[in-house]
Amino acid sequence: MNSSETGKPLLRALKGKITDVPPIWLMRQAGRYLPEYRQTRQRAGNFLNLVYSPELACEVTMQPLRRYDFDAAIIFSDILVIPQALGQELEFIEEKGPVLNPVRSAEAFARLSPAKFAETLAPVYEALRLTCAQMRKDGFGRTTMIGFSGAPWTLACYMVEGGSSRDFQHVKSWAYRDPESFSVLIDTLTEAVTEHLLQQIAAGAEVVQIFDSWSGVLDHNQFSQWVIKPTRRIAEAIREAYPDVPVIGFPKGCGRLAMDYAQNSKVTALSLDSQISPKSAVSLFQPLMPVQGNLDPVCLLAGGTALEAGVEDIVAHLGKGPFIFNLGHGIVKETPPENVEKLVALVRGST
Ligand code: 1CP
Repeated sequence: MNSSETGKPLLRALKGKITDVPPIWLMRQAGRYLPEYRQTRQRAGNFLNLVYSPELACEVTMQPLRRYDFDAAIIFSDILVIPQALGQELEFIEEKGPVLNPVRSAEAFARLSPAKFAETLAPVYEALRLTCAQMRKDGFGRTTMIGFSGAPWTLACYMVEGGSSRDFQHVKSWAYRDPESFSVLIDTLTEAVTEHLLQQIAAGAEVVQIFDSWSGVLDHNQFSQWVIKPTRRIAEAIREAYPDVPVIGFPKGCGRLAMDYAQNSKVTALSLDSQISPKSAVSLFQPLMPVQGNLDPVCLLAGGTALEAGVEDIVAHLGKGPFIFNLGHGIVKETPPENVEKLVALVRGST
C-alpha cells in the first residue's frame, strides 16, 4: 500500500480522494433489523431510555460494526433529542413513532424552557466518548465516527406538527403567514444544532451529517430560506471551529433543488436520495463535491439480482470519483441481515 492509500477510507473520500474500494456505511445501520438491537432495546425498556443510556447507546452503535465492519459508526441517538432539550415534551409510541406537544406560534415556542439543554444532551456526548474508546479497544482503527443532527427545517416540522405528517400544513403555513416569527424558531434551532454538532465533535465525532428529511416539501423560495440559509450558517460555524471536520448534508427528496443545495449550503459532501440517478450525479454533483448514496432501501430488502444490479449501477458510475456507498434513506426494519452482508461483499468486490 503506498502512503496515499493510508488513513481512514471514509475521511479520504470526504477529502475528495478516489478510493479503490468505496467506503460504506448505512443510514440507520443500528436498528430493528438486527436481532441484537431488538434485544438491547428490550433491555432498555423503551427507545428514549436506549438513546439516553450511554453504555447501551455505545453497545448498539458497535453492533453493526461487529457484524459488517462498516467504514463508519454513527452514534446511536435521534434527531428529536434537540426539541426535547429545548423543553418540548417527546414520546415514542410503538408502531406510531414520535409524538410531541405541538408548538404552533411564537408565543408557544417562547413558553418552552431550554434550561436543561446541555444537561439533556450530555448522555449523547458520553456515548460518543465511550464508543470511540470501545472502537480503539476492539481494533476498529480504520472506522470513522460520525455524529449527526436533524436540520433546523426538519426539526421544525416535527416540533410544529407534533410528529410525522402527510402534508406539513401547520409548519408550512406558519412559515408563509409569518416568516418573521417563524425565523425566530429556525434561528434558535440553527444555534441549537450548531452547538450540538460542536459538542459531538469535541466528544470524538470526526464527521457530522445533517439530516434534512423533509426538505422536499418546500417550494424553491422557501427551500432557500429555511433549508439552505440555516444549513450554510451551521456548516460555516463548524468549519470555523474545526476546519478539518467534514459536514455531510442530506437534503432528502428535494429533487432539482439539490443543485441549489450543493452550490450554496457550504456542506462538504452531498448525500443523495434514491431518486437521483447515479449517471446524472456523476456530471451534476461529483465535480462539486464528494457524494454519498444512494441505493433504494427496499432494493436492499428485496435482495437477489435486483440488489446486484442496483449496486453495480451505483458503483460503476460514482466509484470513479470521490464517493461513499450508502442507502438513499434509512434501512427498513424488515431487511434480512444477510442481505446487508451480501451488500457489503458486493461493494467491496469480494463476491
Ligand atoms: O423503536 C425503535 O427502535 C425506533 C426506531 C428508531 C431508530 C433505530 C428511531 C425512531 N430512531 C432511531 C435511531 C436513529 N434515528 C438514528 C441512529 C443512528 C443510525 O443511523 O444507526 C438516526 C441517524 C436517526 C435519524 C432520524 N430520526 C431521522 C433522520 C433520518 C430519516 O430517517 O429521515 C428522523 C426523521 C428521525 C425521527 C424518527 N425517529 C424514529 C422514527 C420512527 C422517526 C421517523 C418518524 C417519521 O417517519 O416521521
